[in-house]
Amino acid sequence: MQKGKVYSVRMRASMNGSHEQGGKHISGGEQLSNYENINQSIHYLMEKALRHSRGKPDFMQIQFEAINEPVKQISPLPIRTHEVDSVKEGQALAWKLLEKSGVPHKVIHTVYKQMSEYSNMRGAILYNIYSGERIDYRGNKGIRVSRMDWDNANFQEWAKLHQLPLTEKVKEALVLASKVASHPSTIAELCWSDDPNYMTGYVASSKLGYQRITKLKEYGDDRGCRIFFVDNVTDLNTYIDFLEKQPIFVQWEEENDKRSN
Ligand code: WAQ
Ligand code: MG
Repeated sequence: MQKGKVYSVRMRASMNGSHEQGGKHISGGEQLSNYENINQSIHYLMEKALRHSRGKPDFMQIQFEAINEPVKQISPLPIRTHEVDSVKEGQALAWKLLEKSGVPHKVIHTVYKQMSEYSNMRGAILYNIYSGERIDYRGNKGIRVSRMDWDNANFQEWAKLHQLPLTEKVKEALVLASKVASHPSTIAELCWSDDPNYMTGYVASSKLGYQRITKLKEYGDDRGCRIFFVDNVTDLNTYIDFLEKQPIFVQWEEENDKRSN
């Protein structure tokens, strides 16, 4: 995949009109592909949106573009799964892990209070960890992290060794979290799915790795969450540019994994 030109392939789909018309966000997705696999990537993303548990889209946009910047390679974050019995227990743990990663208690409190305002996002919300203020100015759209992927065979090897489900969902979430955490200005990420049947979420940071929590919301709830807690960045546009534009491949080397454990 890394030989020759690399293409970014992106999809977004919504219901009751496009996102711009205020439609409900159904699905989004991003992959990196070589020219020969563009067809396959588009097909995968189209299927993802057409069979989505959030509903049937009536708007979909799929686009691809060649990437001219060199692709950076990073390792997946170390992973751990916490089995919890209730949302309450899961949320308390998430809160604790955010604090451990360096997000002040007061800021987490503020963010949780504002969370219900953001239930139809297709991107992530950025918060400054000192002021507790939202800093991305992107309204309901948020920031969509893009241009990242993980070779499927390498992911499957990794997932087998860690006894994790071989699902695209885990792969996509870990790719995103690893990219976001690889930037020194990211202090932590908090996430759970907007898919009504998927309750597992995570807290991720370069300090603690990818900490899965099996219950962060109730079954049937279609309100998702994706928040990046960010240090004082001197140039916000450069940070956002990294999230949206820096091409990243996740690559797992068994050797490195053994050394870090
Ligand atoms: N960039 C920024 N925000 C995104 C992106 C992206 N590429 N993709 C999704 N989001 C935001 C958006 O607001 C969604 O509503 C929200 O995140 C949830 O997205 O078992 O599936 O794709 O280890 O539904 C985590 C646990 C699953 C996986 C997360 O998120 C596991 C998930 P979803
Ligand atoms: Mg979703």
